[in-house]
Amino acid sequence: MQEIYNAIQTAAVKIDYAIKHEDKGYSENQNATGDTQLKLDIQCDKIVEEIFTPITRIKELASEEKEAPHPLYEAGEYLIAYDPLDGSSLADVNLSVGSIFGIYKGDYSGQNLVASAYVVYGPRVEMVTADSDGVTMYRLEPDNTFAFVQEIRLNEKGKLNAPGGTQRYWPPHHKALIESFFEEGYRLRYSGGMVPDLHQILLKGGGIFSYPATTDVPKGKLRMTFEVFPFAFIYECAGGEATDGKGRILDLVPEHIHDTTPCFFGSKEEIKKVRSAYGNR
Ligand code: FDP
Repeated sequence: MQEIYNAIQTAAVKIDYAIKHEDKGYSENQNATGDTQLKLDIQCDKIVEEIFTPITRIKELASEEKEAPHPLYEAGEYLIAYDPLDGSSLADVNLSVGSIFGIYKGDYSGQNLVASAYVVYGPRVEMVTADSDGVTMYRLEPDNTFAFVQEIRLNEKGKLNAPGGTQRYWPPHHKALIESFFEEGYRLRYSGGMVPDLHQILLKGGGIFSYPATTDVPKGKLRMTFEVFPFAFIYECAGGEATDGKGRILDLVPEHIHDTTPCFFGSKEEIKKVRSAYGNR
């Protein structure tokens, strides 16, 4: 796994440079989900693909920016699904963005994740990895190496509420749930970038991030393979939980790599409340 983490670090240094210095305009292409791609999305995707390509332990790469997976080495053991630049439209307004990596064995089912990692590009560049050794954070140093910072562990209950999705399309039971957190004293923390929003909750000890099913997007917006499973794995490894409102996220099996799902990530207490609000639906 270290070889893959090293490759992610190498890619992160190049992506950080691209965010800071390269063209941020739109291309003429659309990705598999129909979003118009920024030139940066395409460039970051190329950076990751080039850096992963020589690694013979990788059987296949699946990018959020491409319709189909890209086979690498038949004898390789890992399938890597990645979102090279999540929240890329936030780069324009100088807010934090991220890269997400899910490392699977077998197929892209939630249960087949063996490790996950993400990188957040903010005032600092930080990488978080999750595997059987726990959840660990590293920070980019001036010499372009990543130094260990801390292990990450969620408290049983937190204080932050990051509610995604268009509010006018929230179903009533979801609206009531979000309001109940605010009534209990939770504070709003939402930037619109999944990576920095979930990173903040992890580092501040806990809370809840939600991106529900809404009347305009009944299956949610966030993609299982590239975004939701990797973070569900990280939250579970950190002592939290992740649900789609009906059950454990990591028990889901996508029919297609670009499938989306409603999702809730948090510490144990918050997810208990989500379950009771969504319980009988
Ligand atoms: P974006 O579309 O900017 O790439 O992954 C999709 C994502 O960002 C997440 O990072 C973010 O949490 C979510 O979409 C925000 O979506 P909306 O602003 O459309 O609600």
